[in-house]
Amino acid sequence: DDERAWWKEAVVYQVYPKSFADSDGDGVGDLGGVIDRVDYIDELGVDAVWLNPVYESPQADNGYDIADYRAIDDAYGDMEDWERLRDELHERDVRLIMDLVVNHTSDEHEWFRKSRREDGEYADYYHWVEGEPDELPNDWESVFGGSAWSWDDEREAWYLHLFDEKQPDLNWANPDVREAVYDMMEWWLGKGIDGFRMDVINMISKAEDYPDGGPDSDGAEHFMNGPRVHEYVGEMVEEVLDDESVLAVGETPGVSVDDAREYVSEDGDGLSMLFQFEHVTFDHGEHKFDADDPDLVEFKEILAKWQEGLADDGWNSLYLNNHDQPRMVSRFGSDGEYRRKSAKLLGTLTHTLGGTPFVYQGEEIGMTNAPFETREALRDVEVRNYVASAVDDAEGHADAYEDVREAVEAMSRDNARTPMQWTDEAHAGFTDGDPWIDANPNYAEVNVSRARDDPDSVLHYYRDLVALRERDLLVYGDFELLAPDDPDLFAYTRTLAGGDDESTERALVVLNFDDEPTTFEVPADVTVDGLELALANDDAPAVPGRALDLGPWEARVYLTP
Ligand code: TEU
Repeated sequence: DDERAWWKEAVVYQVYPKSFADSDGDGVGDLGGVIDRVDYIDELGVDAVWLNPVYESPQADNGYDIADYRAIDDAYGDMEDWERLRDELHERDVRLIMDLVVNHTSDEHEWFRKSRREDGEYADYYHWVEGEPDELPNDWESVFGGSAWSWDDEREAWYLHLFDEKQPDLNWANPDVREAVYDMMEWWLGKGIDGFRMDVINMISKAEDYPDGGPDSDGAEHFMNGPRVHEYVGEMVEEVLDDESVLAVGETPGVSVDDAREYVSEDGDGLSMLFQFEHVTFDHGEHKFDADDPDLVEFKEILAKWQEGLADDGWNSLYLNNHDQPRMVSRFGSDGEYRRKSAKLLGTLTHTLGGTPFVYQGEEIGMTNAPFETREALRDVEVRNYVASAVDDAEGHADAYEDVREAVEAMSRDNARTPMQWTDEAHAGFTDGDPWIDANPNYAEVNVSRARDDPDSVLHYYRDLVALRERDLLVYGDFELLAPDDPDLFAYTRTLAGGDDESTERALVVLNFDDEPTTFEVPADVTVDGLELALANDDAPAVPGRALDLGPWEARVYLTP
């Protein structure tokens, strides 16, 4: 798909405000903290910021439980602060993407409070099922563990929550719900935002009558890419997002390439792109806390499938971590001796594939997963539920946490939510107060201030990566995977034919995903003539030969100059 759009040529920086910077010393990051760091973001060269939810919320799920879509939570500041942030970004030509969480609200949202009363205009705003308090409507499970249904004593009925019980699902089959959501979206667009990141947007349509899931199913086949989802998403785009300069990125767990086309292709619903999950879930076992070491051959196969599958129709997003995922350098790289080198290598991957790169805060300095020595250090609802059930299963024996600690440290969402590491001062310079979650103890070594002073840092390399995206070749070039079966090497070309002088541009990217050195034999049908080194995370020859000797975690990008 080579029709131009600003968001295809952009790099987006994701800010998780609760953990970014605290400007008032209450231990919680806030909008003032982001405003103070706007120059830092701008210096990376990124084109847009995606801000995780800052709306009024009881914070059962760090703001993904919204009580008022049109108000800023006190913990983050107020609407004037938000407007100031918008203006500071726009003055620097950085666009602002807001999170849109409309699969569910908080149970403290006015709509839900009124819906509990059974009669009146909000009665059908949520999924209510009559019945007995000891008889679940079906076997669907919440993403955060346990049943997806809770009994409400006030209405004396069950309500559906695919996430926490404080996150009741909105009933999108009700046209009033859809209109209320579209009004709210218009209101935000009127405030000058540049796009939405749409939380679990492929889960908004549920099968009528709520059938049980099949054997070994949590019911997902009845609510992921559900029966009316394309009708709803298409309608939303038509009513609210007809202006193509607005970025609409859908978060869509469990989509295949074929599903994705229905959301993003030319005759699909009209979304710009999706966050698909295949390449960050293929290593999961029965659930995410049983993850295995990710296998590179499978990882390449998945990413190549997405590159090719959306090449002519649709668009990819590129990410290896975000606020829900462990730190990429710990998961896909090597966070010891090769931390910096492998962080650069992974950044090279996300910035040289086809699609729009998303950089999650801290990734640009190579932040790692954190130790969580005790249960009490954990904050996230998902991991706390998981630990509670594991401890229950172990009948509370004293070391029960120790049994799951390794899995928690590998996969918990809290890994992504430890404070941004700015300096080597207390709490990584994140707050003058007591942080709501502890900083990763490695902040004395891994921090922005140190990275700024070091020309060899991950941070400096990221600026070069972002600058590389200026090349049309890397934005619009065709992708071809090389050596698919090599267990250590990820190598590919990008090719852009045409241009005014009919010349063909090419990129050759070679990444060694291993602690041992290796050699890449460039296949005979790939010409290396005329290619020059554009970026590397180690000393490398300026022009490629036919055999490339790569050190551990070495990354090289050769390009037509
Ligand atoms: O996440 C949706 C989702 O299904 C997963 O990312 C999930 O949270 C994770 O994989 C569990 O292991 C979105 C938000 O990004 C997340 O922060 C929210 O908690 C969730 O929706 C509910 O709003």
